[in-house]
Amino acid sequence: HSQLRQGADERREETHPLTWRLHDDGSRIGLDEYRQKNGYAGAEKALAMDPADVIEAMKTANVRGRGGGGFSAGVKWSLTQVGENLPRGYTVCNADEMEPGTFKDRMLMEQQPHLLIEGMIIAGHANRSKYGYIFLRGEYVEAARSLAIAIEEAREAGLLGDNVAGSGFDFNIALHTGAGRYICGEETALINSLEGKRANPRAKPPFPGQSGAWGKPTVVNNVETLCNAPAVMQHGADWYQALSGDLSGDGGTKLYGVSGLVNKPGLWELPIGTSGWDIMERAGGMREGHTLKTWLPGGGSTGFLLPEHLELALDFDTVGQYGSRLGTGLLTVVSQRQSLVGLLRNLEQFFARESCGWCTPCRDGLHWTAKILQAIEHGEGRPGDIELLQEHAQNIGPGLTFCAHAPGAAMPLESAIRHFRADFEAGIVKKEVEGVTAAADGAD
Ligand code: L3W
Repeated sequence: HSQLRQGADERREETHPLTWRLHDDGSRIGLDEYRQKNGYAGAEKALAMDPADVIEAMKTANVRGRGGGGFSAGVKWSLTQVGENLPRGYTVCNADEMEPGTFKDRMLMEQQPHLLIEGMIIAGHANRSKYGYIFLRGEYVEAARSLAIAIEEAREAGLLGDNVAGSGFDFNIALHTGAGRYICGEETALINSLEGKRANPRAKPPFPGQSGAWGKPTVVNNVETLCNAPAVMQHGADWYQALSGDLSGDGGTKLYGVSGLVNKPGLWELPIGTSGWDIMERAGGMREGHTLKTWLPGGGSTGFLLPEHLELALDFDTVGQYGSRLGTGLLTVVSQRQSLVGLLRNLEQFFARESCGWCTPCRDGLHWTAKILQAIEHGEGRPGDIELLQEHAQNIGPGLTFCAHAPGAAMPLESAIRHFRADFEAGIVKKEVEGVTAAADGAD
């Protein structure tokens, strides 16, 4: 965070729509200061526009979902534009940030709560919602405090409640804290949880925009995605789209970060499509005595990439071509001196524990995977275990489960074996098991 804060106020608003208001000391930006720095100008502009035009601007700006999915926010919002009986549905902010190695939304909520509220007002108006919810990760106590103060400030200033800023639009926001389950970050599980039900994902379609919370059209967007809406409204879609210049067809900027054995772990707002090298340079490179072995581009549910892939433009489409995906855009780097098997075992244990248990491949497959990895980590793997892991990765892959949880867990597994098979082979007990196999063969 210190990297992000450094000199933040001196940054030009034109190139850093999310972070230019931040203080160097990381303190929260209150309503007065936020307004002095053009805060709520985007919402005021949007409220004077027809909802369909707001959605068109989001589409043109090409704001893609910053939670990892990368789906167009404008297209998602357009799902709510059918039928009558307005106002009708809900605008939900997915603030259940629990992706391993990911800490971008926390920073936005702790320091810039009004940016998120402004984004939600814009989304609420565009989707003609009657209510907004922020579904916040339970452990984010400081973010909860910051948001609660900001919601109250906005309410007192007439920016939330009946007749928002004199526009005739009624909109309230409630803060809902979760109880610490990763699966609640899956949008339909989140909706079930919000309704007071067990957090099992629902089958899609229908997409939440068609039928979501309490059966009403519901838009669920990640914190960072919503925080981009004010800049799009204030400066226009073309301005926003141009921020990424020639780097990417995706519009705007992205919060990129690095964690692991680097000199300066941190978080930076950069044009989307910035290369991995550029981001690693900001992180000060690897710590002395360490060289880069592999890296995850955006959380535990993305695929491992190699050092040469650092030259790629980190946007949704480019990373997707290399057996991984951008995910949350927060890099986890692995040193040559770290055990990849141990890291993967840790990840798969996490995914196994966080499975909601609804579908069999995920409920059983993930635990089985974690157990095999544990054996390999302890040098007790059996011949055939690597092939079994590969089979598991296929059986929990896309299209075989209700939601993206297990396919997300398959991605680091499959890519780790593809790139670093020798690491796994080192944990297989050959002699002992060969003896057992020979004896068994003899018995046959
Ligand atoms: C309308 C269509 N809407 C898709 C919507 C969909 C959703 C969004 C993305 O998981 C990944 C996951 C995690 N008409 C639509 C449509 N949509 N087709 O677009 O959908 P999708 O299916 O790509 O993914 P998802 O199920 O939302 C997102 C991965 O992100 N991930 C996890 C991140 C976790 C955090 C966190 O902790 N904060 O961000 C990181 O990679 O594994 O694969 O809204 O409804 N035809």
